[in-house]
Amino acid sequence: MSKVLTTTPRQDGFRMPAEWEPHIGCWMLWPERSDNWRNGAKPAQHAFAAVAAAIAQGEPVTVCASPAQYLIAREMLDPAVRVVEMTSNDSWIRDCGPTFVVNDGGQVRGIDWKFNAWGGLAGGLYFPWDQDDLVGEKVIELERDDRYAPDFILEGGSIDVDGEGTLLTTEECLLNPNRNPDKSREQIEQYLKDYLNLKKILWLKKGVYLDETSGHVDNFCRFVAPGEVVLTWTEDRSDPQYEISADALERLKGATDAKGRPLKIHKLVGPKPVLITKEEAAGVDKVAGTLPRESGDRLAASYVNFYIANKVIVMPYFNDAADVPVQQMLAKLFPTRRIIAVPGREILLGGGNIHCITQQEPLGRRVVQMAGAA
Ligand code: KQY
Repeated sequence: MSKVLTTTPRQDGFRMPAEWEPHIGCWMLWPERSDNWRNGAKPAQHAFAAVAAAIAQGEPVTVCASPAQYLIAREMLDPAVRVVEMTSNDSWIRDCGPTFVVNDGGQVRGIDWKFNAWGGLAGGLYFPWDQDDLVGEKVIELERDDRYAPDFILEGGSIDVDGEGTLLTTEECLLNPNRNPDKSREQIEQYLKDYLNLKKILWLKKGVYLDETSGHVDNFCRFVAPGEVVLTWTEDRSDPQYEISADALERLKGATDAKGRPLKIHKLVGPKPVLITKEEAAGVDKVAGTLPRESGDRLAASYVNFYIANKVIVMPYFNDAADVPVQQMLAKLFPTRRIIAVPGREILLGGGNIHCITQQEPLGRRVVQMAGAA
């Protein structure tokens, strides 16, 4: 069993690294629930398999699948991808999985946050979430890492760090009373600072329009380098997204990071509004307690929801005129990585995108402890 630590990463000299720092690999969960994924989750499984294969070109990938889905996942996934059996309620490991922290000696530890399916019984997206809440602990134990277990609800998609002491988040999510209702803004900041070893928190007001996660920052605004962020943007002033992005732009323009640097802000113009079709909505089972999918509903489509692997960036495309310009912009922002665009629509139909279904594990410098070794 991995040791449960009662100290904080900050006390122990551990910090959350930026996503562009070296990874030992990437973790994913296999989708199967038919009340979130249409047509028995088969189109989503193909989309997840494409994401896993793309990331595997840049670093090792592990996909966790339920006992019922193990053989199917093994058959559909690239042979380079490792498949392990693990039960979960759905497949959003960014949010229910661990956050890894490292120290200067290259040791890695895991943070096992509490998870309540984006709001619990006060607006959460499904019930129950008990198996999702165990994913962090299970992954950390598989990696034989020591574990911090704060009494704090946090989804990995609600935060983004530069690895140098700065964190981006949104008030819409972290101050939502359905996450940590007994904690003030100051107490929430203190948890983030203590567990991720931060000096500065940059608060944006909201995330992408109609994002069902209550505005996760990983779909809206992310660090791409120290002192540089990408921000979901639209030039259409009649789009409700305009006001949200413009507010974020003003806040970011007036901000400096933990090292006192002003931020360079790259606008990433989103695709035209993506709406659920009648056929897509009809393919999702309606189950009490799960957020329904209705024909005509607008989805929170954003190119910011990409994954930074060691050698590649895996970004979603939406068959939109902006796909290629965004790919070109990411190529400029990440000159040492190849940009792989994969279809984003099926994952988006489930409520998120590539970043939401992945979780990086930092490389660190692993010390293998062998029983009986001198
Ligand atoms: O991180 C995410 N975007 C997760 C969304 C969960 C959607 C469940 N329907």
